[in-house]
Amino acid sequence: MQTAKERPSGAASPSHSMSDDLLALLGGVDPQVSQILAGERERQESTLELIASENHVSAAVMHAAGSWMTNKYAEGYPGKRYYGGCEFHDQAEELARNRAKQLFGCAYANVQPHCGANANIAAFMALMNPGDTVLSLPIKSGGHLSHGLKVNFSGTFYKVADYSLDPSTELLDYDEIERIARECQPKLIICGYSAYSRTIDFARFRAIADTVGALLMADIAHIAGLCATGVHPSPFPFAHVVTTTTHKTLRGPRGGMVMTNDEELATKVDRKVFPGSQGGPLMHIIAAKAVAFGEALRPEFTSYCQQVVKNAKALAAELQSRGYRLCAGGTDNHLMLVDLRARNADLTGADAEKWLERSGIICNKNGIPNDPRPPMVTSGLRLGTPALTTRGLREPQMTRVATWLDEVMGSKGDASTSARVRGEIKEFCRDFPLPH
Ligand code: DSN
Repeated sequence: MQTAKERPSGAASPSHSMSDDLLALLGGVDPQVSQILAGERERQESTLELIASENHVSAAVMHAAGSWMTNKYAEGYPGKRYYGGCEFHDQAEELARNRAKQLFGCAYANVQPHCGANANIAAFMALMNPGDTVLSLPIKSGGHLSHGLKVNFSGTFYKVADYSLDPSTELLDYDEIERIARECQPKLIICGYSAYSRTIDFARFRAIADTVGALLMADIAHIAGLCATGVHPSPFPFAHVVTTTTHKTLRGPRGGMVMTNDEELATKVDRKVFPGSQGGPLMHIIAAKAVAFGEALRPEFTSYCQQVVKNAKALAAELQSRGYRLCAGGTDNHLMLVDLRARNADLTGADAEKWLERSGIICNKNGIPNDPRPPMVTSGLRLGTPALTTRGLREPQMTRVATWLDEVMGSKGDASTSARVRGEIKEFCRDFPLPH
């Protein structure tokens, strides 16, 4: 087992922490909210978080996000603000931008988007006019709603053409993507996904984009930490624009970011973030982004990302050995998509998610490619290792996690199995404290 010293920065378990101070302060001012926050802390502490898009931030990131910077309006950009009093806000944003550029090896970064979807709104506005065609992987095949779903801004204001995965391998089929691109002549091609477990060939995507005169956008929200540390190939220099969230494998505060190497596109992106689609930036979050990027520049973060993938591979192997089928045959990154039907034809993602939650394992149902079941039911589960790796779990513990997953799903919802596993997980979690 890891010692506290080996855990990620801030992951030790001191007897008293700033979080305790916060709860004590709130307890005197607003006991209701204090109780809610204490409940959420306890929930996170005593359960195993396997949602691939979630993580546990360090105490430094959490407290920077709850700092004095929340009090300020700072529309504009460093050195060009619409409000006075922005001296330290300029410094925080400059620091966040510079660290982002260093981390991803690019020339320009806009750290103001409030979330990944906002980053994508700004990128779409910078790269296309309404009515232009975007070519992307639809959400039902592992893409994201902001890449062209009909009910989203992307599918409302732009023409959307789809590519899909090879039905037999469930892998990206680059020849087919090129064929579709030639046919639909998109202005923009998007790569980067929410539920794709294999490596993305950014160079090949750029070659396809060049063939048809399209721009290439990589949304690396899920794999940002892996790209920043070389654990997954970088989208630079291939993508014209890269968007991301900052809170998944990158382990920062909830937020978004847009990056590019192209000065002209950078100017457009800045204009489309503010004033194009947002007002005042969340300066407390930008300060926390700077902290997170600083953490991600340290060698420990590279080891962390390497371990995220090792853990995913260990979890995948154990699940496969227990009869589960993994879409695309396994994983190269932090997540896997489990086709539950191979283990039990009647098992649905919705049931599995519910049974696992009451057993202390948090994950999400997820459609598998060509899923015959509707999105609120699904035949799949998406599992990811970023949060568990932050807590210090390694390969041997992944085998244990797989055993619990299988026991609960194999029990067909048996309440006594869930209660037993819940107790075991509570006990287990004591050895792997959250960052404090
Ligand atoms: N909701 C995120 C995810 O879980 O992948 C994407 O925005």
